[in-house]
Amino acid sequence: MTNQSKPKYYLTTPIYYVNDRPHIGHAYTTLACDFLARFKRLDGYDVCFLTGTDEHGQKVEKAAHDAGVSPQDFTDSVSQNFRDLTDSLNFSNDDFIRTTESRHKVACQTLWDLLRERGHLTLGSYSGWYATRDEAFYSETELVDGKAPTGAPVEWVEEPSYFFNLSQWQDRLLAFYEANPDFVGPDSRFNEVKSFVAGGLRDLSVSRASFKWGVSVPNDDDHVMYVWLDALTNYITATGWPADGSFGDVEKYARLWPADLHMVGKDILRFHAVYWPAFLMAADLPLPKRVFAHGWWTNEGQKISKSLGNAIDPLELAEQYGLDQMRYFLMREVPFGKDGDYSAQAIIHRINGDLANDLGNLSQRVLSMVFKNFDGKMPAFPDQPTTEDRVLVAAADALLPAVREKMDRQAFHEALRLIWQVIADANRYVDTAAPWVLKKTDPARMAEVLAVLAEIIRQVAILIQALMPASAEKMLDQLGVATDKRSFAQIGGAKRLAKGHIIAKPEPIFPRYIGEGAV
Ligand code: ME8
Repeated sequence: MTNQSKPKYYLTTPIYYVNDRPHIGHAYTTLACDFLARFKRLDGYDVCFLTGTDEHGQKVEKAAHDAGVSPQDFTDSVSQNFRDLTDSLNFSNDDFIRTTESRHKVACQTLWDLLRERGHLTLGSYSGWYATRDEAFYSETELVDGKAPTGAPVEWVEEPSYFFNLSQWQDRLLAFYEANPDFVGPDSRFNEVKSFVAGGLRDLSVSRASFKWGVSVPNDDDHVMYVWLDALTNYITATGWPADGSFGDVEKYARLWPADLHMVGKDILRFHAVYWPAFLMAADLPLPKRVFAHGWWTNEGQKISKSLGNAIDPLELAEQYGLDQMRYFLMREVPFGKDGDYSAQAIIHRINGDLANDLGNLSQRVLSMVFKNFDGKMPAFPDQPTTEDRVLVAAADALLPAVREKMDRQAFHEALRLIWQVIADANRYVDTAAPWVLKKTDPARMAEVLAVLAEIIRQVAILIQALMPASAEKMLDQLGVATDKRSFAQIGGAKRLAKGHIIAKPEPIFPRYIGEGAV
């Protein structure tokens, strides 16, 4: 199938502020998108997966100032750290956008012009509270003990500002939510968004006049755009919008927009589920199909913060525990959408249990027996499968649609739970069938048992490519599965390994973790 004839899937991560080094939280969001992007590619979609960096605004300007370098030099170097992370963590993003790029400035200014031409922007003056850490405006009534509700310090700001008429969009937003019940996930977060909008919206200040590090407002050099209007626009910039602009790409924009999914942390849902749709509606542009807000990680029970100095470096984790092991842990440990706690004990538990014992041993035991007893050639799948054979194989054959349904709802932990249920079934089957005993008592049956098990391993390995690409590749190499036989189209009954199919010498793929902290 050519890319043009495949269905498209466009998904995005937030673009990260370049005020700090990337930490586990950033890696988490991008990993979740990577898991989904790889899954969709294997499932026959033409995927565009976007990530990048948010480089304007007061927060970044201040970080550059504190570092004693110009904002441009500062953003160049920190943005590079985020770009490097995508390689180190094996993220398969198709594009990496920086808001300081020309293509993005053109898109921001075009969006601004559309809003202005349609009468949605007015020049006025802002006086109120601003939290640079959140890059957000707060009213007096929202403050808690003199701070933003997020705990960020606030300062009083009084300056000329353009306002977007957000208050006019309340009814249209509510009607849109009503008509699109899957627009925000999880449901509990959607309810929060709806009550926020139902409570009434105030016009939004969308320009700043007291500093310069931003996209200039067209025809008014005294103002730069509010960093959130600038940042949200990245999602449409990357599609080649505006199609008639200097960086435009008519075909790409038409194919990619609207986005299928904006993945965000719960901290920035309001910007994506309220402000962004309102800007797009006001500009007469199509709205994204879905926004999913995941929860936050704490570190051994504590909030991760710069002041506590307890940020977890994803590269160190990958180094210590293995990249695929870390990727598995982050997606499996915490129900996606809920908050979660990182602890060394928890990751070791997952590595030694789910990966080393359950999957690693299964694959190693089965493939070694095939390799040793059948000269590295697959025995035939049973002509007349037993009930146990049938039940196990049917469970594996039924996995893809069930897993797909979970992935489409971003229930990543559930998708993995389903796969590991089949792995557990396979382990019970191997213990009961005891092929090492059959070797002496009934070698023909041993051959059948191993063929059934190899089929389960093949299907599991194909499915887990999306999360643990390097390890799954090794498993499939050992099984001798050709590289063009690894997509989801290969899952199910018609594609089983034929008798005589040659496998490679098996090597352990998921070693037990025996380093520091192991019990
Ligand atoms: O908000 N646990 O950028 P940001 C889980 N530039 N996820 C976490 C996390 C944690 N402890 N800490 C951060 C911005 N994240 C804006 C976005 S989008 C148009 C502009 C993740 O660098 C989570 O995805 O502060 C959160 O939403 C994002 O990092 C915030 O990154």
